[in-house]
Amino acid sequence: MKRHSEILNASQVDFYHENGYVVLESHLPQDVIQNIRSEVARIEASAVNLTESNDKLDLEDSHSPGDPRVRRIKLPHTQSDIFKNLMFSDRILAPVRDLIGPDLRLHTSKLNMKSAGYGAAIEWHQDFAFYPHTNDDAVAVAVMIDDMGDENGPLMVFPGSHKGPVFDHHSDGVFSGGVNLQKTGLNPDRAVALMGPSGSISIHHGRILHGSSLNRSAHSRRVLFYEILAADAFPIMGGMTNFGSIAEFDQKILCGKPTIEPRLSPVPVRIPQPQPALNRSIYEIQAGVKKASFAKV
Ligand SMILES: O=C(O)CCC(=O)C(=O)O
Repeated sequence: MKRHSEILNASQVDFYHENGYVVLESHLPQDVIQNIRSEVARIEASAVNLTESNDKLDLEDSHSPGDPRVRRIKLPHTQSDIFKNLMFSDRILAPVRDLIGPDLRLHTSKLNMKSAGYGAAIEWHQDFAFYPHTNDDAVAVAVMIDDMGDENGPLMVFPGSHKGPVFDHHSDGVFSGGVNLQKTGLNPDRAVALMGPSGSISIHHGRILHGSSLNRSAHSRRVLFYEILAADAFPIMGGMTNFGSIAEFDQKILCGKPTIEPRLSPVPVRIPQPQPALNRSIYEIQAGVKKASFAKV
């Protein structure tokens, strides 16, 4: 039975299924964005005393306490109600329900800073390579906190790649969280940048190949990500999501009902094992990528 759509029209839903992403321009009002910016500034200020990354902040390689440089706020929904309340709001969940159904579980949240002048690149990868599940009803919602333009390291995707293989993300037999683009056979000219004014959101499929370059511009490019899965997608052994019990798993339900009946779809899967010694964030993991596509500094 076809479900009633809450916010997306039929052509947006079709576009997503065909291409693996959709952009909703100016989706969030500016007062929401201002609140997010204030919270980012408050959390970022705590980096002044840090000498190394911890479970809340991931620091740029060039960070020092005198010149604090944060590249990621980890699990922002656990650090501020601003991020938590937005995550549970229809502004985020309604478009996701339109794409993958009513029962949703949080996979993770993160806020990538990509500061003006030096913000780190992210090598081409597929999120599903980090967290193989029994089905691929998996999305990442990206909230553009700043205007995202060509010059400040926008998120780029290969349209349609969510229908292809899960590519090899290993280097020398160890999971390195990034692909050698040449080996994928994809034409770099086909990559599309997902851009928009602050307050826009993009939603990309867990299997789409995506990445972004260093931000050498004078404009910061901060993006808040909520990664969300259908409640009946269960993690496969060796993935980077571990749960001690079904109760812990169900605590992550965002809306709708939990289940103990995983839905099995014929999706391609690779196990992200063995892991590198340093694996606290994608930045550390991708340090192992042999043939990088983006400049580091
Ligand atoms: O911030 C970006 O441009 C890419 C983020 C991403 O793909 C990730 O953190 O997994």
